[in-house]
Amino acid sequence: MPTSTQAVATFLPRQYAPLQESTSSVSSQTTVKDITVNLDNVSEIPSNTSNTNNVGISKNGIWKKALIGLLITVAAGAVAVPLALKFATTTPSTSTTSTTATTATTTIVPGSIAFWSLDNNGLDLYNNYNGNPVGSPTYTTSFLGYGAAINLVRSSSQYISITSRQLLMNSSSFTIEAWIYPISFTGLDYGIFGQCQATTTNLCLHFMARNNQLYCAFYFNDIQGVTTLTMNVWTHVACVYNAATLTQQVWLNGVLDGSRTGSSLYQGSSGATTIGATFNPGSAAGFNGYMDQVSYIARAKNDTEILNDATLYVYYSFDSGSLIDGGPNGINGTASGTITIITGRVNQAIQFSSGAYVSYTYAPFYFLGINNNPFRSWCVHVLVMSSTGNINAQLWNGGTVGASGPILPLNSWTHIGYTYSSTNGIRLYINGAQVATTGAISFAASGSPMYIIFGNDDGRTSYCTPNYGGSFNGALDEFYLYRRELTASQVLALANP
Ligand SMILES: [Ca+2]
Ligand SMILES: [Ca+2]
Repeated sequence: MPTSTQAVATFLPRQYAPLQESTSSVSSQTTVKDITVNLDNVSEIPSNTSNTNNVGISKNGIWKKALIGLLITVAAGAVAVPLALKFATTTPSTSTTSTTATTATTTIVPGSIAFWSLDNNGLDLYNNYNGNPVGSPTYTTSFLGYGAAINLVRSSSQYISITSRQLLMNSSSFTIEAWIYPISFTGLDYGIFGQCQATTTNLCLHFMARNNQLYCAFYFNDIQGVTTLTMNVWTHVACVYNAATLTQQVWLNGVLDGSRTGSSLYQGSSGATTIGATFNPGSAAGFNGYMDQVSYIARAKNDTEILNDATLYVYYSFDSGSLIDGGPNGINGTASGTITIITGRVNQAIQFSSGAYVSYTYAPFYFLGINNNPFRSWCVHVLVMSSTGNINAQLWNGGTVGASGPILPLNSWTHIGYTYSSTNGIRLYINGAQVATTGAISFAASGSPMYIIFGNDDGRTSYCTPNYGGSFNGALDEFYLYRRELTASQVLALANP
């Protein structure tokens, strides 16, 4: 559904516009304490199988929640805040260089970008390359928890066909990205994105899976990836082409999976552009499974951009009190209670008091729920203060596992980094320095998309593990959640924006 184009003009790498506005109240306030969390996720963690006696209860057994809440009381000194309407132009990320962002923003040309949310239709967010469904595909739940994803059945030749306007990719750099959920691939060609003027050299673009690996090709001028695609899991894929260097690349979950210098430019300038099918065999080679959030841009994205698109799951600057996601996925929060805007660590931050919190009206954290037996209720105080005031980083592996950090100082900003992998376990960082770790541990996820709560546990203290928590009095700024384990140097960079 085309929505807010204004977001497009302002910050390009975050172009995929949010779907809903958040709410927050504004008043004068105070500075206090900050919790900035880099919670890392874990789609590749091996499963732990014994989750039967997990903590948690819930109505109808379907409530699941991960919580980022802090129980600590902090005194506040009053500081009035000017309400500058400024979005996150200073991205305190390790790598999204402002140069890149600026260039992209200022050089955008109408028609040089497209985004298909596949939210129950084939429309382009920018209204240039609207597509029509062929073969009556159905739609399914998006991994983002809002909108929808398309459900394509290969044997029924279902795909999206874009004929409303010719997408001119010939002799140009481009980046195509998509989220795919492959089902029952057998090694055949499964089309992701195509445009085929003729089945001759350099006239037929086919980005697809072949032999269960990514394959991006112009026809006899092709790059194939090396990693076998995993079935039945949401996966980020990209084909990047640099016309100046003739470099062809395929990317899998933000990691380069194949690269070569091509023999010639892509030269096709006619033929339908297709999502979920390619026409390299002369007829449709369809996808089988789900696809979501497909994009095209007329330039070669760099490795940092692709990595962020694939693994930066949400980012909140909280500038001007905004709960709009500045990352690629448009996952916006919703405030409950009084959230106030204060001077932040970077621009503005939000402050919680009187039990206020930020949560979601849907379950957007697919990757936090991945793997393992589905068990029916699952609630963890992911970052929480113990009764002694120490900051604790927690996970669930059939029992509570965690790493305990120091007591945090009041009335000053503290950066908290939390990473996890099965190999390294939980690592807790304070101001960029590792202060605690569990060592290797497994993580038993819920098996269902998750929620997160910031600032409170919404009354679930006693049945969330560990059984302490409650409301946080203090402020929060610059929250990043990645679905990969950040390195120590990446955490350090985020701690020093
Ligand atoms: Ca969608
Ligand atoms: Ca901020």
